[in-house]
This record gives sequence, structure tokens and C-alpha cells, in this order.
Amino acid sequence: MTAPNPLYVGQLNVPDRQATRQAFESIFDRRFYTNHGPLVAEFERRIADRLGVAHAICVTNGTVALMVAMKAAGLSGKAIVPAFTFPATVQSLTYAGVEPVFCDVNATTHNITADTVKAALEPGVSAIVGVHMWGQSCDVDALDAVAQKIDAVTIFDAAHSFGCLTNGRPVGGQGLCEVFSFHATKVLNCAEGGCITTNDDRLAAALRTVANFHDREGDVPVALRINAKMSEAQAAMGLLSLATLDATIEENRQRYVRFRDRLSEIPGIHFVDHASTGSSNFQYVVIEIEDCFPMSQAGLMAYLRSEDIVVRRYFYPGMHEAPPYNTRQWQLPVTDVLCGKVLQLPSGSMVAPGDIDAMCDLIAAVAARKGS
Ligand code: T4K
Repeated sequence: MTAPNPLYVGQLNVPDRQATRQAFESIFDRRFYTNHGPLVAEFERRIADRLGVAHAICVTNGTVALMVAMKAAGLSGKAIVPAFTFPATVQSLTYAGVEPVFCDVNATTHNITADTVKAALEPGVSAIVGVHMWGQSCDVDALDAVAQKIDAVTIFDAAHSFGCLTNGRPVGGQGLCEVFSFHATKVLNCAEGGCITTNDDRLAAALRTVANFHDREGDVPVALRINAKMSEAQAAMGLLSLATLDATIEENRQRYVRFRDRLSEIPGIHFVDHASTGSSNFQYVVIEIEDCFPMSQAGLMAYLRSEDIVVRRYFYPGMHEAPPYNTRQWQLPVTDVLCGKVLQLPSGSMVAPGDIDAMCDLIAAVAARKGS
């Protein structure tokens, strides 16, 4: 490999150092580090403006954002959710006392659909929780239509999707609420951070109440609170990252296209073109290892890691295979197949064009071993 350091999945953007220093100096000057400081307020305003949504509530991380969202939404009974997702999507339901009921995903988009949801429906469902996988939006209108029929709400885990569009609208304003992650590896990066966006005034008030132990003006009654507050340091990083987001997305697009052009031609590799509609932040580079490829998913992962290419196996195992959810027999044939063949390649600002070529050369060389 040509890369001087291991290559990782994730954006790992480094903001301008001078601007970072100034932002942190301002925090120290104010001596106001957390508990609804001015930078958090500004970050929330800017997110709401960018996404065209009434409320943005910033919290500690994406997992906590999901937990707070499920609690504040007052869900009860069961929720339909994919098993092909990060544990936080499902476990936030368990934290809120809601039973997850898994549905399958579409083999091409890796998203849940109206049909997969309908196939999983059972009595007592109060929510459909979609995940906009790899930054590619679920069909929110179709899922809303299913939800309406059963008197349920939709909530979208948009952890991968800041800056993406759904039917020409920014992801962030759909369903009852949408939930973002601003983890270090995400396109919008607070080191750790998360946000819930909603157009529902009452939910916004409940979210702010659940996310904070202290009574604040306008609090609504909720049974359980938690400290989920975003700090000023996180917001400072987020504001810097937001200022360069469009440039980051354009750089992502260029890397994505370079990967796509090379990987699409390698026999046995299926490049998951989740950005073909042009409404993506191009954050993830995802491949499926087909049966005819000379190495399995695990084999290719181990081989590339031995070359300092730290590919990931998101998501493995599926949540239906993980305790405590594996006590029931789930029929999720597409999820089962995907968990065994999907890999994510290093992406983001630390990956140079030469790294992309070198990674593709290694994969192409493995493909050429067939029959040798
Ligand atoms: N919903 C969905 C659909 C999600 O995918 C996620 C998280 C969430 C909800 C929850 O959001 P958060 O609570 O995380 O805000 C990583 C990310 O940590 C996680 O945010 C992301 N999705 C998931 C898909 O990927 P891990 O456990 O694989 O992270 P880790 O520490 O192995 O880091 C990934 C790679 O990045 C490593 O190979 C090393 C590199 N790295 C990482 C960090 C933190 C660095 O080079 N520098 C760094 O500072 O989950």
C-alpha cells in the first residue's frame, strides 16, 4: 500500500486549526462550558436553517439522541425496525421500554420498505423506525402511509444522512422526528454529538425536557429525564464542520466516483451505488462480495486489514442474531444475506486518490486469482 498510515472508514475531518483555536479560546473566555451555552444555541439554529426544520435539539451523541427521541415520543408497545442497523437504533427502543419487531430490508437499497414493514406488522405497533442507510433516504412517504393506517408514527434514524435529500427535501424534516449522529467518523463531526430534528412543537418541548435534568421554562411533564446535553466544545467543532460541509460532500463525491469507476469493473464485487440519485453526502463506500469472488467477506476483510486497510463489516451480526433479541425466530432472508457479504471501505478526507487506486488494485488482484 502507498498510504503512510492505516486507512479507516470514516470522515475524520480536521477543521482549520487557527479557527479551532479561536473557537476554544472564546469558550475559555466565557467560562461557560456546557448547559445550553451560546455555541450550542447557534449550532441548533444553523442546523434548523440548513434543514428547513422548526426545531433542532443537540445532544451528547447519536445513541443518546435516539434514546431521548424514543422516550419523548411516548412510544408504547412495539416498534417495527430493521435488524440490519447499528445496535443503537434497536437498543434505544429497549431503553424506552418498547419491544423491537424486526422487518427485512430491500436487497438493493438496504433500506426498509412499505412492503417489508407490512410483512412484519403485528398488533401493538406504535412506531415504524426507518434507517436512511448509507445516506440514502427511505421512501418516507410510503412508510408514513403504512404508519397512518395503523395509527403509528414514523421516526427516522438519519445517523448517516446529514446533508442528504429525500424526494428533493432535506433529510431532517420527515416523520415525527429524525435523528443524526455527529460522531468523529461522520460527515458533520463534533467528535461526539447528535441531534434530533422535528417540526412538532410539542415533541420539541418534550425532547428538551427529557434531555435535561433541570426544570426550564416551557418544560412539559415527562416521567424520566437524563443528562443528554451537548457541550460548548462539541458545538464549536460542529460549527466549524458545518461551515465546510458542502466542500466535504463534494470531496466525498469525487472519491466515491473514483471508487465506483474502479470497483464496478471487478468481477465478484458489487459496488452498492447508494448515491445514484445524487442526493447523498457520499459518506460511505459499500461493496457486496458475491459468491463467485475467490474470498469470503471475512477473508477479504482480514486480507485488507493485513495491508493496513481497516475495512468494516457494518452490520454484523444482524441485531436479530444478538442478545437479547435472538430468543425469537426471525425470518429476515435479505438481512441474513447482506450481513454475510457487505463491507465498507475506507472513506473521507484521509483517503487520497492514490490510496483509492491502491485499494482497488489489491481487490482486483484477488479477483484475478480465480481459477489460478
Ligand atoms: N444509528 C446508526 C445507523 C449508526 O450507524 C450509528 C453509529 C448510530 C445510530 C449511533 O450514533 P453515535 O452514538 O455513534 O453517534 C462507528 C461510529 O462510531 C458510529 O458513529 C457509526 N454509527 C458506526 C457505523 O461506526 P464503531 O464502533 O465501528 O467505531 P470505531 O471506534 O471502530 O471507529 C471506526 C473507525 O474509525 C475505526 O476503524 C478507527 C477510526 N477512528 C475512529 C475514531 C473515533 C479514527 O481514526 N479516529 C477516531 O477518532 O462505530
